[in-house]
Amino acid sequence: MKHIGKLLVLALGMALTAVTETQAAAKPNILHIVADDLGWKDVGFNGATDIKTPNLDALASGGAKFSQFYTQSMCTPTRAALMTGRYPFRYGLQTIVIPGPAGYGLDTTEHLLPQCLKDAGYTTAIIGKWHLGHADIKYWPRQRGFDYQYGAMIGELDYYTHSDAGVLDWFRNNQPVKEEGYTTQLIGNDAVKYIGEQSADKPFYLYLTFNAPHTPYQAPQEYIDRFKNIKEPTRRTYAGMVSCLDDEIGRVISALDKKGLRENTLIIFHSDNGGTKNAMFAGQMTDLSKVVLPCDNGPYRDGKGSLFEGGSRVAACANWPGHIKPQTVDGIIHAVDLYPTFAALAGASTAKCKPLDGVNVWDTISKGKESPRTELVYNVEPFRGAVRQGDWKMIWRTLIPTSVDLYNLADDPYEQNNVASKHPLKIHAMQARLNELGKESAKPLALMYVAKVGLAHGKPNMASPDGKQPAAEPVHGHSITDEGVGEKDIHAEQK
Ligand SMILES: [Ca+2]
Repeated sequence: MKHIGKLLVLALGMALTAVTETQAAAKPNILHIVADDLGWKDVGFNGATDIKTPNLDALASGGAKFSQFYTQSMCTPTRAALMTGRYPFRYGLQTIVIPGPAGYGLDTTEHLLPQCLKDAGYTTAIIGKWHLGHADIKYWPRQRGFDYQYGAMIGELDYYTHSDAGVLDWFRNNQPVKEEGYTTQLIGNDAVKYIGEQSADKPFYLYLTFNAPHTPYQAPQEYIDRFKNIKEPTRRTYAGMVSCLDDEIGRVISALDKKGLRENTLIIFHSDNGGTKNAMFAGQMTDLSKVVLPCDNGPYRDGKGSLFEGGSRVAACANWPGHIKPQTVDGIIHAVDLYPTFAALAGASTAKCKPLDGVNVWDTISKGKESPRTELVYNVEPFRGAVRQGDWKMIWRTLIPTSVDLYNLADDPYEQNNVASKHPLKIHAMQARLNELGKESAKPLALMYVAKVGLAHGKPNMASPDGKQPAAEPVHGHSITDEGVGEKDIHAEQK
């Protein structure tokens, strides 16, 4: 009897442990780390030899290293995809980024990831860069589901003055912050502090979005000095920026360890787009006559802003001891997939979302199973689009003169051999698909803004925290996108 009693206690104990573990696993903390304009090959785990990233390499070797992790090809569209689980062409953020002087932002009728996770009991924080609307406070992250906010509202800022064209872009909980320091280290410090304040009782979602290594190319001298072996000066500074980023990520992971939260925290890391290869997408703070663009996307063609692989196939890995099998994962994952994947892990409902483009890819991330994703839309813009179905990828430039590229990415991942002329039926079908998506598209707000104002650079139209922000630019006026682009407009006129 005594023996049976012991067994019962043991069984009960095991059952309780199992329940506790299930509950803990059901609501993991999510540490979502985003780098900015990082080249695919500028991390050790993808083969960088001159830049050292030991902390990221350890995450990758102890977890899933992704060979086909896709984003959009620029900041705003990727961040919008992450926050909505929906492609940015659906709400007008598919073209370039939100320019500093512009007034628009991410459609406030979208139900964002932090809102979804909050409903499931999470505490939510953004530490770093937002870039989904800055000119009206209604677009700011605290108004969109983040309990805590620290960092920049726009995209490109000076690493030391934290300003863009003389306008301060550095805030904590919507209040402007003037402080000394290098943004990468300030962001790291804040994340360490934030983690120190968390407890095992309430799960957190920390969206840790470094602005490094985006332009302007600036790094602390001690970091530049680490790379005396790199002769090209911009590459040397860039290496220092990436090295500092890696150190700060290491500090954040140590903070998790110290707090005893590491075992129940999913860490996912990725860049928001490929490294910059084209001066047109290098931002406004760098004198390009004096700079050799330093990013390396390895064998992938082109970079930021492009529909070729170098624009959107990014350095990425995920790590969660005991839950993610250490291996290279080849399944296709897109930024939109993280929303439903995180929601499923958190036990959160996506019922308030508009129809998601993302799919739950947890079994691909954790076990390396085949991805449920069979199609990937790189983008749909009035002047170009690209789609991948299985291994086939088509890029269609629709402005006259039109052109079309077709690649089989299994045979030709570096897009060297355009086989469009050999596959007219495939082209026809994929163009029909892009046209169909074009009909579902919202007009690009950036195009309408740029067409109206004529330029995208200038003084930022920053909201004031008291809500007395400058009047937002009306974005629904006439624009070049009304000029017979999209059958929707033509049909509307005929009615
Ligand atoms: Ca970026």
